Amino acid sequence: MTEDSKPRDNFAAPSMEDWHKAAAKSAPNGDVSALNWITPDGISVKPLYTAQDMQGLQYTNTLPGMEPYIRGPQATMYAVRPWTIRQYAGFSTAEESNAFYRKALAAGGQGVSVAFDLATHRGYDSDHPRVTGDVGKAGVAIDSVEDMKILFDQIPLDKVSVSMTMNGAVLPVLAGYVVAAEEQGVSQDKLSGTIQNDILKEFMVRNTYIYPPQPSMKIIGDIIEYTSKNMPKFNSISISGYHMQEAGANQALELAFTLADGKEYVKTAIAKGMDVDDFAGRLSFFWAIGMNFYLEIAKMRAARLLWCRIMKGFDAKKPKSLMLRTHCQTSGWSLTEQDPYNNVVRTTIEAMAAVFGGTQSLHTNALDEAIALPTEFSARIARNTQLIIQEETHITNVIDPWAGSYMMEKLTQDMADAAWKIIEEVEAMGGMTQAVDSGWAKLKIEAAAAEKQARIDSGKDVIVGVNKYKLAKEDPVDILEVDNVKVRDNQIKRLNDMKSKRDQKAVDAALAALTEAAKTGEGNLLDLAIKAIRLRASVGEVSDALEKEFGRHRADTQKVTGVYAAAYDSAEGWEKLKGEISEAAEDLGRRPRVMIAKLGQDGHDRGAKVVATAFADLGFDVDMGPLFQTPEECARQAIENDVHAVGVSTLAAGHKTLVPAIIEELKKQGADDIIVFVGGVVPAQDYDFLYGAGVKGVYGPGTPIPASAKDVLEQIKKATAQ
Ligand code: MLC
Ligand code: 5AD
Repeated sequence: MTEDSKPRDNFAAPSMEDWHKAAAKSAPNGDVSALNWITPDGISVKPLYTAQDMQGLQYTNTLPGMEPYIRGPQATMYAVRPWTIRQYAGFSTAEESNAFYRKALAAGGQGVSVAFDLATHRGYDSDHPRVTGDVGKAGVAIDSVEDMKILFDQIPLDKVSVSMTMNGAVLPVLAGYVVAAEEQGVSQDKLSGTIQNDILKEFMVRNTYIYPPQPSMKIIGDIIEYTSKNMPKFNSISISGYHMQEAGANQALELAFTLADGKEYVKTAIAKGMDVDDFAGRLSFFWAIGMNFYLEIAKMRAARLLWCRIMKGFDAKKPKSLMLRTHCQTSGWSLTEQDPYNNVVRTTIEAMAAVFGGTQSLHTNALDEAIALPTEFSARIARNTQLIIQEETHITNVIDPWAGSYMMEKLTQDMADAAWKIIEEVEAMGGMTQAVDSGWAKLKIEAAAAEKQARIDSGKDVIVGVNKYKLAKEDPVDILEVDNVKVRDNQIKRLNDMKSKRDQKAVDAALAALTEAAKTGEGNLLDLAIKAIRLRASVGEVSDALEKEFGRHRADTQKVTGVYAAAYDSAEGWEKLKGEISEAAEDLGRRPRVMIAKLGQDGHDRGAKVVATAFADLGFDVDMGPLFQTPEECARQAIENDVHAVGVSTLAAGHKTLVPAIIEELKKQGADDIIVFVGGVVPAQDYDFLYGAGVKGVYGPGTPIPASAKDVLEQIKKATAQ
């Protein structure tokens, strides 16, 4: 080395004061603190972190595979075994879904994850009159063990782990899986997988419950008990924050409510007399990973810290009881109908956050998320997104690579503190069951959702292709269509066939035993469900047997007020529209009245609630229909309440059956002056069909609420002027 090329580094140590001075030169109005970003969680994210931010942090020196597991549950993490590529899928019939799973496994998928249709979720067989629009639509239709056997045909259940997203009809579905495996020659102790079985979040956000909270918690206790004894490799629950974030919760709320739900399940099992270390190792978690990159990684690290703390509080001793293991899914909510190829990019960024956060299993959404269920093409890109990260990038070689980042360590602690504060608030209320029962938790999420929508509608939060950089013309994309009538006919045929061949007396006795156990509280409900399903009782029959005793849960339709208006940041257009609505009210002699309706078994009610809130804030008189209405019930309520318009919110693909049905019902009941509009996930290909059926407006994802409100107002004026 020559004298000249020798490093002569002797840089001056800078001071923070120097940096502040330098930064002030380019900061707006010379104010560096204006660069801080206050997240919806209330966490302040600064433009610069330094070693000073690490001072006082307690857990910056931990190791993976060891308490408190901030850096991951395994000592070697992905360096030895990357996360499981587990793509959630299911549609139409068991045959079609089975073919899809087998192809996906052959092409790099590593686990199965079953999406059931909404009829199955809610414990109705495919022949039930309430579910005509839902069978086979948002997932696969399963009525019995015969369907289950087809679903898993040629998928070795002793080797491939299976996740089933089921919460309402959890007993007959889990029983169907166990019996299908048994008839495949695989005993219960060999089964590995996960059942979602997380009912508390259903009452808050996802809404595929069947029974009221108390008996639902009894079912969960029984499942934890049964699986811990007989299915040691099976995760008894997937405690889910995913749906909370999808419904609008910020990360701190998602984290806090989910861990608080977890505490509730632990308490339930302990109250049944179980030792915490006998079941806690098979509790698993499930997060949504949205576009808030740094915070999502911090959330996952904080989650492991807090769960370890919580489980120590229960006196858990085994490492497996203390470590939080999780599945993640990229955010469906963050994806757009507009310019949909952008969704590949969004999903990639989210997948990277899940991986940096140390997930055990991952689903990456397909680019057509906001339009329909994935096609084979879009599912391939989604799966390949993970394969590319696993096999091309070398990201997997390093464990928890963000550790030691000034920012990440500080955000991890900030997120943990923010969530812990909420957990303490919940605790003070008496725990999550109380927080859910009172409606407090649901309203808290809905308020966050309304705020977020208002920020987007007023352009404060940017979504490329939606409220900025919009395309003048959108090209249609190919979508997956399910012929709902064909699926239903096929299901009913198989169901009737099974019923005609079974020992009816034995089935009746098994179902009676279930009703009796529900009444007395004696016996394990999963054990009894397995016995009934083995004898060929159907999913609907097992559900009914329990409903006889437990009843069906009906949610109320509280909504938040004033939140949207307060967060909508474009006062001018807002006030003008409010003025027009109050003028219309003068002309009509009353405020324009709209009913926001949810038809069929589609329980995704965030959109409906946000629209209802915003319309009310604008000056409409708003009625909110209960969940799960039939078109006939909806028409009756609309007429009784003398509304001008019914707005159907649809997110589960039932629109082509249910929307013409509501228009027909209104006509039948003598009220064809009530106009119908539709909002939600509707493929462009279906717009003309809906207009042809008599719909006056269709508002897809990304429509600013004031725009749809204005349109509805004009339609009402037009209809009432005649
Ligand atoms: C892993 N293992 C290792 C290791 N990494 N062992 C040594 N060294 C390492 N580095 C071991 C694990 O301990 C485990 O064995 C085995 O390998 C499998 O790894 P895992 O990490 O447990 O992965 P997996 O089996 O995939 O389980 C992940 C999970 C589980 C625990 C999160 O609950 C799961 O798969 N959940 C998926 C839930 C899901 O798909 N939900 C979809 C929801 S969709 P052992 O023996 O310790 O078990 C939805 C949408 C909607 O809800 O609303 O409809
Ligand atoms: N197949 C594939 N993905 C599905 N999702 C819901 N149902 C299905 C299905 N049948 C995904 C979507 C949705 C999230 C809840 O799960 O991404 O937003």
